[in-house]
Amino acid sequence: MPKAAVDTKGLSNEQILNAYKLMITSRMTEDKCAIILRQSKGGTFQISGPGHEAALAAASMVMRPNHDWSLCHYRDLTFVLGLGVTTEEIFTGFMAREGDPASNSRQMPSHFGHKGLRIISKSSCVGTQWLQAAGRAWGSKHDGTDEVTYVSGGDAGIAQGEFHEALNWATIHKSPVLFHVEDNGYGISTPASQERAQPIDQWVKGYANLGIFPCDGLDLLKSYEAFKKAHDWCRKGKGPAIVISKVVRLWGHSSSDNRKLYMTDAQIAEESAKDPNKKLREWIIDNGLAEEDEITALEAQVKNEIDEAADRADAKPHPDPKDAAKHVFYEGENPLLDGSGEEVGPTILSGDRIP
Ligand SMILES: Cc1ncc(C[n+]2csc(CCOP(=O)(O)OP(=O)(O)O)c2C)c(N)n1
Repeated sequence: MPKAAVDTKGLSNEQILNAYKLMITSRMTEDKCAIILRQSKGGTFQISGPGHEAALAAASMVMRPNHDWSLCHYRDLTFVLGLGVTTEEIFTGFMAREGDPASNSRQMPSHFGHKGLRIISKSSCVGTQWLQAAGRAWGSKHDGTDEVTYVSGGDAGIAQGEFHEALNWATIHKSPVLFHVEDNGYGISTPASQERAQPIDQWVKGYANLGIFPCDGLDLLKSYEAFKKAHDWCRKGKGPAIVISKVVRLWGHSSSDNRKLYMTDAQIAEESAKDPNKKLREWIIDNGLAEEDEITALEAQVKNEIDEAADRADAKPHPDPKDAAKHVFYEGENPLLDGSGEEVGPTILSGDRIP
C-alpha cells in the first residue's frame, strides 16, 4: 500500500502498476523495433517515443476506447497500446505484413490507425492532424454525443498555421478537442528557443473557452491529473482543452538522427537522466506498491511476451503486390452523383443548426 501521505491523484495501486506495465511494454517494443530495423526485416526507419511514456500512458487512461476519437503523433506508441492496440499489431505494421490494422502496411512506421479503436490514420505532414481533429470534434458535438477527440503533436509542429486555425475553430464552437502538445524541446535539431518567443501555455492564453493544463510529462501522476481535468473540461461542454506535457526525447529525432551534431554530451546526459520509466519504477518500489524482484519478474514477462508477438508478426506474409492500390482511393459510389450521373451538391445546413 502507498504511504498515507502519498497523493495518487485518485489512482489505485493496480492502475499505477498497469501504467508501469504499459510504459515498459512500449519501451521494449521500441527496443525490439530497433533490432528488427538493424536486421532489415522491416521499418524503413524508426521514429519513437522513449521519454514520452508517462504523459502518454496518463493520456490513454482518461480516454474511452471505441467511444472517443484519436489522431496521434508519431511518438504515441504508449498511448495506442494503452487504448488496446496489441504489440503484435504494431510489429505487423513495422515489418509491413498482411493484417496491419493501421493501413495493411501502406503507411510509414508510427503512423498509427485503428478503425475499431477510433484511431484515425494521419498524414506525415506535420500539423495536418490538428484541423482534422477540430472537424471530428465539431461533428461529435453536432451529433449530440459526448465523444472527445484527442489530438497530439510536438512543440515545433505547433508553429504550423493549422494548429492555430484548429484552436480558433474549436474555441469558437466550444468543440470537445483534447489537444496534447508533447514538448520535448526540439523539432529535429531546432531548439525550443528558435520555435517561438514565449512558453506554450502563455502563447495559447489568448484563446477563450480553452482549458490550459501544463504538466510534468515525466511524472505519471501529475500527467494523469492534467489529462483528467482536460478530458472532463471537454466532456462537460466547456470547450476544447490543451495539455502541454514537458517530456524528453531520449532517442533523438529518429533512427536517421545524430544528436551529437547539435547537442553537447552534457545535454544528452541530462536528458538521459530524466527517464520517466526509471522514475516510476523507483516510485513504485519506494512507496511499497511492489518489491523490486516483483518488478524485475514483470519486466522479464513483458520482454518474453514482446519477443513472442514479434515472432508471430514475422511469420505473416507480406501483402500481395497485386493489392497495392487497394484502399488507397475511394472505391464506392460517388455520393455527389444522384444515380443518373448528374452531380448534386451537398445539403448546406442553415446557420441556426450549427451549435
Ligand atoms: C509540413 C512539414 N514540414 C516539415 C516536416 C519534416 N518534419 C518531420 S518531423 C519534424 C519535426 C517536428 O518536431 P515536433 O513537432 O517538435 O515533434 P517531435 O518530433 O519533437 O516530437 C519535421 C520538421 C514535415 N513532416 N511536415
